[in-house]
Amino acid sequence: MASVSIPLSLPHLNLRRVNRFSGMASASANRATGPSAGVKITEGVGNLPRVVLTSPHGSEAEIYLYGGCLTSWKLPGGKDLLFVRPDAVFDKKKPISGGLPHCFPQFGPGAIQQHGFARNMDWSVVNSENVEGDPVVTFELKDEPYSRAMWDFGFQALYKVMLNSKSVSTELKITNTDSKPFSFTTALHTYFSAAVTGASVKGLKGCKTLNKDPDPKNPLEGQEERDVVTFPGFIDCIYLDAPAELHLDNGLGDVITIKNSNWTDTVLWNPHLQIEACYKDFVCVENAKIGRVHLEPSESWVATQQLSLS
Ligand code: TA6
Repeated sequence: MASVSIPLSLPHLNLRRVNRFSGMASASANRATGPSAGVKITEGVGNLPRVVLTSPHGSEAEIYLYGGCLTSWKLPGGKDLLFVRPDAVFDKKKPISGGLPHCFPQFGPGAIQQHGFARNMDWSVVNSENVEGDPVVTFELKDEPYSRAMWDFGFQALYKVMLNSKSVSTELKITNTDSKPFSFTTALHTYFSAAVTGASVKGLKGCKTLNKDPDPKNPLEGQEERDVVTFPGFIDCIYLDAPAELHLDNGLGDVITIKNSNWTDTVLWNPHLQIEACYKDFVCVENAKIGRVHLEPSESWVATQQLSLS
C-alpha cells in the first residue's frame, strides 16, 4: 500500500495555542511541512480549527480539533450522512452536539461528567498521510491538568480518521502512559442524519440489552427479539456483545454498514420529545465499550470503526 506520511509539526494546530491560530490556518496548510494532499486546515464554525479531508472521488469529512469531533461525512454530491444538532454550539462552552463525539474515559452515567472529558478538550494533529490517494489524519489527546482534576491518570489517545470514496474509518488507540493501572469505558456517540420514522437497524437480534429507559442508573436487562429495530419513540438502549457489522437504514434512501473491531457493544439513542426540535432528523447508533477496559502501564487498547455506504 503506497503511503506518504508527512508529520505536522505545526505547534499552532494544538488548541492549547488556539488563540494564536486565528487567521493562520490557510497559510500554514500550504507550507512544505503542512498537511498531505486531501487534507486542509481551516477555520470552522465559531472560528474553531477544523480539519477538512477530501477524497479524490469527491467525498469530504470535517473534524474539529475541539473534542476530536468528526462533524460531517459528505458523499460526492454533498449529501451529509452525519447530523449536527441545531442546538450545537461551537464556543467550547460545551461539547459539540453531533457528528461523532468521543465518550472517554467514561460512557456514563458515572463518577465524572456524563460521557467523560475527551469531547470537550483540545485534540491536536500529529500526522497526516495520503494512502493511495485517500487522506488520513491522526489526532492526539493527552492528559493535562483539566483531565487530571477529574481522572488522575496519564494517558494518550490517538485517533486516526481515514476517508475513502464510500467510507469513513476511524481507529482509536488508548495508551496508559501512567505508572499505575487505570480502567475506562468509552464510545463513539455517532449521530446519523435520518428520517426517524423510516430508520431501522439490522443485526442486533439475540443481543442482551440494558434498557436505560426509564432509569439510566438502573437499566433493565432484556434480550433483543427483533430482526429490525426501529425508532418508534424514545429509545436509550445498550446492546451487549453486538456483532461486528450492523446495517442502518437511515430512512433517507441510504443503507450504512457499520463495521467495527473491538467496540464490543452498541447503543441506540433517540430522544424523541426530549429534543423536540430535531429528534425526527437523526438517530444515534454508537459503537461502545460498556465493560471496563483495564490497562496496565504502557498497555494500549485499540478499536476501529468503518462507516460505509452499502
Ligand atoms: O448514548 C446515549 C446517551 O448516553 C443518552 O443516555 C443521552 O444522555 C445521550 O447520550 C446524551 O447525548 P449528548 O450528545 O446530548 O450528550
